[in-house]
Amino acid sequence: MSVIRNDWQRAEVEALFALPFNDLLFQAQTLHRQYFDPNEVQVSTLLSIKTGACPEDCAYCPQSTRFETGLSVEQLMEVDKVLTQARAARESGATRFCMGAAWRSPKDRDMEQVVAMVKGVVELGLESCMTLGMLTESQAQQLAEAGLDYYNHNLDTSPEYYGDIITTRTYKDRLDTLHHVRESGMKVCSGGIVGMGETVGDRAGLLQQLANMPKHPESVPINMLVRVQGTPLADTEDLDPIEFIRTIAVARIMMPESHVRLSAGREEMSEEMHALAYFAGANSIFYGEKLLTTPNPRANKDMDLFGRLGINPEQRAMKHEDPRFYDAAAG
Ligand code: SAM
Ligand code: DTB
Ligand code: SF4
Repeated sequence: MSVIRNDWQRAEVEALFALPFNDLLFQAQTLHRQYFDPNEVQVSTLLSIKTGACPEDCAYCPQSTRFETGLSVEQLMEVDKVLTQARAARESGATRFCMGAAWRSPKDRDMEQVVAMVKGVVELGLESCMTLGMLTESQAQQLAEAGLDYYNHNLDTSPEYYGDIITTRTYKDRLDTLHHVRESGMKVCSGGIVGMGETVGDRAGLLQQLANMPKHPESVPINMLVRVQGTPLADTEDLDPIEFIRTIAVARIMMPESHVRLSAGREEMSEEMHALAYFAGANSIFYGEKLLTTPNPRANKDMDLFGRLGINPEQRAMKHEDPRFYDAAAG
């Protein structure tokens, strides 16, 4: 049986979660080194290009206008300011620059500015990623034409638990946007959040949805809920760190060719937990002292741990090494 599968049954995924921890990690690490250099981690930097005042009601999110989180609202940033930040990210060693906006979906009148940001980031030689909410087919095409490499759009949790977390859009809305992104030719970045009070069955359900897409997302962010005062999930109980590591390992086994990103929540994770997550197959992080609105470990802390673990930041593949460009050259 091929290890690249799109036909996972829920019971099989739950059985992976139930493996003895050492068996699970051994399986994940074995697959990981068949597909990746086990001592390389890809490094992305995040920037919030439009902050707060979002009309959606995502129960985890400090940027929803429905919750009092004390966040200061900021309009869509000017292109030059975004590019100044992108240059700084490149100087500190990031290979991908991710721009996030607190929108339900972009307005067509915003597209020109957003497209200019993408073009500028691409010109700097960085990989580009955006997360702007739901996209129409035509918006996805505009971003792809501007050169956007990745679009991030998370499924967040299982279809069953989704309605407990968000009521202002459906699971199908999310899948439709992911379909438009895939069809436009951009790479897909899609994952979810754990630690929102979901069951292990919900974590299995999320990974099942991601892995059963016709093509696996190239990038799978696994976020640990950042509990922000004022949001409905502020007082959610701690998730057992072992369960978090299991989620990384199961994602690695189900999507062996994908980068699995250890995303939000790292500020609360020990160095030992980071090391276990890398062993379980996480091979990407957000780097820099801020995520979108909440703190992230400082870059020098991450680099210090990389040094002690013998991990190297992944270098960006040069364009001539990217099969898309061979294909283009071959006509
Ligand atoms: N508004 C767009 C959307 O929701 O698709 C893009 C920005 S939104 C902030 C991007 C992602 O951040 C969400 O899908 C969610 O997975 C993650 N996120 C937001 N708040 C979080 C939190 N408190 N803890 C962990 N992840 C969070
Ligand atoms: C993703 O999966 N995690 C990032 C990114 N995609 C855009 C966002 C994390 C946000 C954490 C809460 C905050 O800083 O506002
Ligand atoms: Fe808005 Fe995105 Fe936050 Fe949901 S996750 S409230 S859509 S910014």
